[in-house]
Amino acid sequence: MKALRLHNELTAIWRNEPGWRGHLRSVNHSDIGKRFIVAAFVFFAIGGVLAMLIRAQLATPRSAFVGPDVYNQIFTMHGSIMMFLFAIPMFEGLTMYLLPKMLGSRDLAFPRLSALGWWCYLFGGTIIVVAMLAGVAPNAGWFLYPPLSGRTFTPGINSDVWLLGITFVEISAMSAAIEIAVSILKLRAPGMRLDRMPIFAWYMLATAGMMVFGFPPLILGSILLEIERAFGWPFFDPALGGSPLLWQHLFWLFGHPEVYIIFLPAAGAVSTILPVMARTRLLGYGAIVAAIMALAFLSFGLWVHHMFTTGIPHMALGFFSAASALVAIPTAVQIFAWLGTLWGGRPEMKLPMLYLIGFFVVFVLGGLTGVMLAMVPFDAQAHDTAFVTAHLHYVLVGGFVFPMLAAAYYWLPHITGRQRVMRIGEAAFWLIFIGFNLTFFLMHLTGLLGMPRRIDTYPEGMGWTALNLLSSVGGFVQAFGFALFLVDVVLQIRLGRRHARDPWQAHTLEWAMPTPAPAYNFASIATVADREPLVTAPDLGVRLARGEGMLGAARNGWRETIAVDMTTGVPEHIAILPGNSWLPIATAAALGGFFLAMLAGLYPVAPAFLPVVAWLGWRWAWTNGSRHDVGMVDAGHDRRLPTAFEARQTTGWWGSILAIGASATLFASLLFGYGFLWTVAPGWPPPALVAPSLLLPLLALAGAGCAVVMARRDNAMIAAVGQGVIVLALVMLLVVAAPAPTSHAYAAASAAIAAYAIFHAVLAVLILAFVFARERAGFHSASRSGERRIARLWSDHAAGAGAFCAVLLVVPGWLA
Ligand SMILES: [Cu+2]
Repeated sequence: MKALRLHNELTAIWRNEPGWRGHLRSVNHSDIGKRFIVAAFVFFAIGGVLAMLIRAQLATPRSAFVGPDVYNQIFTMHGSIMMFLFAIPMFEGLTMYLLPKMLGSRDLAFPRLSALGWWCYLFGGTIIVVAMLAGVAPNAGWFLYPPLSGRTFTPGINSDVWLLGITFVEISAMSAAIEIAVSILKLRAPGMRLDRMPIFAWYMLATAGMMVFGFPPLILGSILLEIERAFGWPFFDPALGGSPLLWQHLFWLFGHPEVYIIFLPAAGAVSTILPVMARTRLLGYGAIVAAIMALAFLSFGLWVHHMFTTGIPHMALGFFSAASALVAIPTAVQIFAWLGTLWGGRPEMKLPMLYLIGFFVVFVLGGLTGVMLAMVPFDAQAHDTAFVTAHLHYVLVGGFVFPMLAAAYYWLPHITGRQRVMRIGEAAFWLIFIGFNLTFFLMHLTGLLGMPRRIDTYPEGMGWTALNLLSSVGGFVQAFGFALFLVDVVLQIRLGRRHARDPWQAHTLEWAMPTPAPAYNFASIATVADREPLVTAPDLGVRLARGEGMLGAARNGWRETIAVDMTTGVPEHIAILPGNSWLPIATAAALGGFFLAMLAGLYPVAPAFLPVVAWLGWRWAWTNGSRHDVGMVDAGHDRRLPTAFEARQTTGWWGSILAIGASATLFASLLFGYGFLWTVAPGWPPPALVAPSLLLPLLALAGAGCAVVMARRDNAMIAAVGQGVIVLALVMLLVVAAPAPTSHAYAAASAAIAAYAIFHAVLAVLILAFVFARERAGFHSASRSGERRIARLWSDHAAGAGAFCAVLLVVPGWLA
């Protein structure tokens, strides 16, 4: 009976309000995760329909089915949707849903941030799809190379839809990355040391880390290209000292890690599901973790293999070719670990296993053609042909879609609490598998026969006709397979019989709860002593439901979960998570207003949304914290812990570290662009430099020094004044000493560097003002100092960036 009472008490704290209000205000990770998954699947279907249109167009020579203009939009949107609106959100959703459950926690670290990410994804994706229906979809290829995507060759808003829409959606990727990393590092079950984490968490930790450093170059590139299109700052225009190759570098600095960002979560699912299907333990946990880290690290050194044919120096070609081939090693470590797991176990041919076999076959083939393409002479031949299209589909469909289908069948019983109805899933598998290979295996051949990618028609007599027709037939077979999969899933949700907990006899913590999962996940928090807690304690779920773990009582209406020491998993404090709120959807709407105004070319209107965003952010931050010292509280199991109000290294502090890391990466990418143009682009040195000035940089340095010192003396007011001085000095520098940003790429890059520093200094002023207001309102005390410590991080970063910029901008003028 205690279990039922506890269930009712916790449900009252964690549930959503009834009706629409509840849906719009929900911040629960299971809700948000499921929404991401469903929306990603809808976008997958849209992208799939576009793929069918492509295959219909290419089925016969000289086809006039859709025509070149529409065709350009179709293949651009197919790639963009599958990458940005399907693959990334799909694994984000799966992870958001699963991760806290696997880690033994009640929610993610920043529930409201997940909700904000969801609304940004939904609004941004909607903008892109509506643009497509209106006939103004992006049409310059999914990697949007200038000059084709620039003002001259794409005068309509097509490219702006991509640049603004995708950047809007990327807010969800960045928030998910921070959320996932901090949750893995801090919100685990007591006793879950790093080496006791489920392997999926390792994969997601690497993925989240890669996202923090991988997305900023893309976001920067998008901002620069949009500024060039909107205001004529010539970053990519060779006539004015820019270079279109800068875009390619920034794009692939993101684009290559992106492939692994997509693959690693899927590989995480494989490493989780495979041992269960093989009735054994995963072989080589340590080797796999090492391989994941190696892969994450290596993947940032490969981007140039997308640019082998752009006239790269020979030394660099050799380096990037070798580095690209090297990636096969950590990938092979995983493949062999999986094969060894199968070898040592007693594999059962259940449905998820079937999809995993599909994954092996398709992904390994994609890996092999990847090694071929890493060889520069071969790449020079195959570049921009259908061979590359075939390769990337083998890697991405093999490395992501098949594992996700396995994951869908594996975790659907968890999400629905129901069993499969009929054996439709097997038929779906064979249609998808055969259709896929028919389509894309043949495209290797079409490519080797010289057919370029992205052409809308081709003449007869090239030897491409029969291959293309068969590829198209395969495409439609595949589409039937996915339709059957959808039918199967709907049947299971609607008609499936309820099953007992843990139908696969898996041993990870997500199965130690009722299915579908209650809003609070665990009625009490498990303490774990090994990697597979359900092996030693099969009745763990029942005991947790009775409140026998930690935090086994409701208190103060708080949404509590345990925060642990990062490495040892020793309980550190009690995290108190925020409840349902309008703030995420309101903030996403205000951001949406900004992006829409930019898209509509209403440039004076767009900035008006930013104070609204700032005000909502202020209100958001204001809802946290406590006005009195709480002290140590009972955490169960005879332990007393401080609350997050009085903890030293809170999740918020770690989240800020990662956010600043991402921001610094964006800044580093900007400096890379500046240096790249200076050394490589035509028309440098620039005709006019930022005029040498002693006073303004000194002023900025003084402001930065003041901000750093005063933030340490906890004088937020004076620190804010220091930040204000930085803003003043940099604005003056731009106005009186710098050439017009439209005159030359140098002036544009200088202004962008200054804008970065100004933006962060303004942000620091807001944060410091917030701290000042909170002090007066009684939110701070000797033990409640978390906010001040977070504010200091942001203030220091802004001061550093401001001082660095001020010096960097005037140095060339001095030296000249
Ligand atoms: Cu690559």
